[in-house]
Amino acid sequence: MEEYRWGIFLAEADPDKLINFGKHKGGKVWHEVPGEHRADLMRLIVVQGDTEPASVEQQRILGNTAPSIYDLRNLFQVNVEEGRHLWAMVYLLHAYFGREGREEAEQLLKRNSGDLDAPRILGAFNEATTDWLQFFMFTYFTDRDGKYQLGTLKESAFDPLARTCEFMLKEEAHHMFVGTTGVQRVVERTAELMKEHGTTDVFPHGGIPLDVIQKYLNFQYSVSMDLFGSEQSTNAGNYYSSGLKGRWQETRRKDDHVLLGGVRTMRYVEDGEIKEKEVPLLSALNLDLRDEYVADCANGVRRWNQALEDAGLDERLFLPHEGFNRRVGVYANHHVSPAGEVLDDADWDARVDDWLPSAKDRKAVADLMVPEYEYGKFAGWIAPPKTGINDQPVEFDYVHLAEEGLA
Ligand code: BYC
Ligand code: FE
Ligand code: FE
Repeated sequence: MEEYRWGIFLAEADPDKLINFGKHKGGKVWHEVPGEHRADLMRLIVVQGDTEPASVEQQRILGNTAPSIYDLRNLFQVNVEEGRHLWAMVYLLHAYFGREGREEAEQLLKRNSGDLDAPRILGAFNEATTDWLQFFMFTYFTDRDGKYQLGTLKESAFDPLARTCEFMLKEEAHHMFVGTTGVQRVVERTAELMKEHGTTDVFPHGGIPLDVIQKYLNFQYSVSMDLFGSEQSTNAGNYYSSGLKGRWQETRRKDDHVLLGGVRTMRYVEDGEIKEKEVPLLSALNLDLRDEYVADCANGVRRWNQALEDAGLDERLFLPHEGFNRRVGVYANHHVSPAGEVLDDADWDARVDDWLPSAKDRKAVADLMVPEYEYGKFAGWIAPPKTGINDQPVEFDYVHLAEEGLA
């Protein structure tokens, strides 16, 4: 990490940049905060900033049980970058929002992930990252929400926000690489053990069973879906019309970029059934972004399933239904199974341990989490990566344990 450049990084400035959407479309981007949008902009920056240290708080225990020095290195890179993302948001608060901004920045230091009195703002950032499988699911599913949210904020008419987010977005690629390949390596190891021992229950053989991997996936996907907010949100519509937050790939969309009068369909629950209705497009921009996210999430699952297919196994992983285990939006007060059936309380309670990690599952996974800090070696529940990082070999001394007084 010595070479890591700490600081505030912004993408290149473009002196001719114009606002691409909303009621100010065609005007020049802003270099100062317009009074009328001050509160909303500060809110967006505070929410974004709050998630960054939250993830580090969630992940800070993982160094105790890293499955290899290679994985420990990746954890450190993710944590350092999230720390810097916080700094980038604090810089905006200090530089552009005066005394109020400084107070909000101070509050960011007071909240803590999972703290009952002063929790982080968004649900997923108060969940415990219990072990490395959860961490890989987190970087796959939750950092991916970061990718999509940053992708909308990089369209912002407030240029300093747009430029910091564009830079932050570049770093998300590595975080999601850690998730995609992390889960893949767990799946590969599990497949190997299943074939070797002819059983799906690979816990006694030192691996994580596929049905437990599926439960971890179900959990992290559903709490990450909540991060998009309600399907219909006047906040989201106002952010868009005001030019504060655009859509994913705004400039590639082939429409008027104002969206007044547009409509789309939205699923919801009524009389114990999932139905569809037509709603104004401008009211459903959180859903628009979530749809993009869901399509992207499916790519990794296809990769993981390819690994199962290559191993000659019939089992497959899948994304649960969008309504599964939701606390925000139209599904919040309903129980929906991973297959998409609406259930009553009794049916849900009877099945929930088949779908979400139980205390017993988490304990069994935690028992496998023994640190492996010998260079080039890997814990038994995960396959080694195909290649090292930055063209270095897998057994490279990525973390200098002796120099840090840790060996
Ligand atoms: N938990 O109108 P609604 C990342 C609140 S991740 C708790 O539907 P809106 C990263 C909501 O705040 C990316 N509360 O929401 C990843 C609102 O409260 P107020 C983070 C929630 O405003 C990994 C109320 O419910 N960036 O970078 O349309 C590692 C009504 O909701 C939740 C952003 O999120 C929830 N899940 O949309 C490290 C971008 N969801 O205002 C980092 C900035 C909603 O009535 N944030 N609520 O008190 C936003 O754009 C919006 O705030 C949201 C919510 C999309 C989050
Ligand atoms: Fe981040
Ligand atoms: Fe990230």
